[in-house]
Amino acid sequence: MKRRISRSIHIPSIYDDAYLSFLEGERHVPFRIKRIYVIYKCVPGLNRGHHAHKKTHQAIFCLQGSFDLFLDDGRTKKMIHINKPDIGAEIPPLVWHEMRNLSGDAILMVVASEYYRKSDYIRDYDKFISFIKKSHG
Ligand code: T46
Repeated sequence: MKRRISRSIHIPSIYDDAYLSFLEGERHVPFRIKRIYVIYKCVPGLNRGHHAHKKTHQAIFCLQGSFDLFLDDGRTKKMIHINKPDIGAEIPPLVWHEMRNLSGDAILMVVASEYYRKSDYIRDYDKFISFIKKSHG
């Protein structure tokens, strides 16, 4: 099966006197959600991430503010500007990712398919490239 670097995820929004947006596991994201975390009160212009996950599949949203998501699957590199609460991006396993140029007011929400495990992270880019060569040939 062809691997996908990322796809954008549009979640439904309902408006009456406020917007209400919702995200359902195994529907709007292609996995069962085991963990949700948020990143906020960022130093303006901050870059974070710089890793890939071996198994964890994620989707990232920016509930407020903006940032640039850099993705690299070892073959293709992609940059996505994320600045709307209802349009996020998928981060599949084995995709190197960096959140760049976070605005000071950015509030990121990430939904993940796995519980936190330090050993799921590949934080060295050369090791990431070796790992994907071993996994995908
Ligand atoms: C990711 C990007 C998008 C935990 O103890 N539990 C958790 O669930 C998470 C996510 C992190 N941590 C600890 C691990 C570190 O001691 O929180 C600390 C900061 O994590 P990290 O430096 O990995 O943060 P980011 O912003 O670089 O990356 C985070 C996620 O860790 C990562 O999985 O894909 O956001």
